[in-house]
Amino acid sequence: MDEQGNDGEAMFREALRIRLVEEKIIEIYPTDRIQSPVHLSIGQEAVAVGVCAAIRREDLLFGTYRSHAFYLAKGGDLKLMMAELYGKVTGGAKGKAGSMHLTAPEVGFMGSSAVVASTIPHAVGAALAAKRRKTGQVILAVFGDGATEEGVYHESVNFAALHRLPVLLVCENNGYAVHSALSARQAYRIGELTRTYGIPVDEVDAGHDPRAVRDATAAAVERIRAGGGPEFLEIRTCRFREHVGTGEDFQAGYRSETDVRAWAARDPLTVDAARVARLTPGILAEIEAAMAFAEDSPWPGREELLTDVL
Ligand SMILES: Cc1ncc(C[n+]2csc(CCOP(=O)(O)OP(=O)(O)O)c2C)c(N)n1
Repeated sequence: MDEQGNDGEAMFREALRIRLVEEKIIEIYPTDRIQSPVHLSIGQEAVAVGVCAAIRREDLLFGTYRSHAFYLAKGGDLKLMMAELYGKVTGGAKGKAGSMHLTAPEVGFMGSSAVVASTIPHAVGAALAAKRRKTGQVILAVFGDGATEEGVYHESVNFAALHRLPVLLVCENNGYAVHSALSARQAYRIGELTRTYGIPVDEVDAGHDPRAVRDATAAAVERIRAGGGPEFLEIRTCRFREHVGTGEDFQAGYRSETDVRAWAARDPLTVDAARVARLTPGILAEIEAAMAFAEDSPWPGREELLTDVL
């Protein structure tokens, strides 16, 4: 049972909401009204939903270019996100950031970036500030398996471990970086290597199950909030769509369609069709309103050209 006492209904609904938002993006993408590349989280929604169900609004989260799910699960405004994807001045970043650089600091979604691993040190810096100011916040850095190959990942983990910072490192391991499998890229196991920095490591295999993700996150967050220092959580998941864009990419030959279909067959959003049917109409009404807001919003004017840029 979850906090609503109804066996994960709130998390199921949020995962479905994220999926339906991205399915709407798929539908309209061919019209070119979305002015930005999109990296979809379809298949990975339960990770964002479970993680965000275990943290507080004032906890801060830093994401990646694949962040529609985390932006929404953390409480980011759907209308502002859609307007941002359209490049409209009413978007969260006035249309200048697009899908890959979503932010919603008002709900603790601090930012995302197209540069792999680049927000991890930002999260560690925020954790240093939270510790010094004794705010009681836990800071989360969310990144893919590929990000652990970047030097800055190791610099960040080392610094966080050395200074016992209140940061949870969340690796969304979908097994691929673009078209490269883990086995072709890494001579190490991510958790084992990270453990050598002296920080606790946990793994969730059932990344399709928001309750499993929430429970593992909640346990780590509780220890971190109590002053235990940084922790690392690896969550196995599956990206159903292509790396960037809205299609499937099985013809590219880098992964097995059977493996992806096996993940999809375990996905609660596939399995519980009755619940999906019951919840969908209410969610679609919200999505249509957000689309209408984006459609009807103005473009940025010339006066915006040199604002909010260095
Ligand atoms: C520093 C850097 N190197 C390379 C790229 C090109 N690139 C974009 S996404 C990506 C794959 C990253 O994979 P992963 O971290 O596992 O995240 P996923 O896309 O699977 O969510 C790469 C190599 C980049 N954007 N930034």
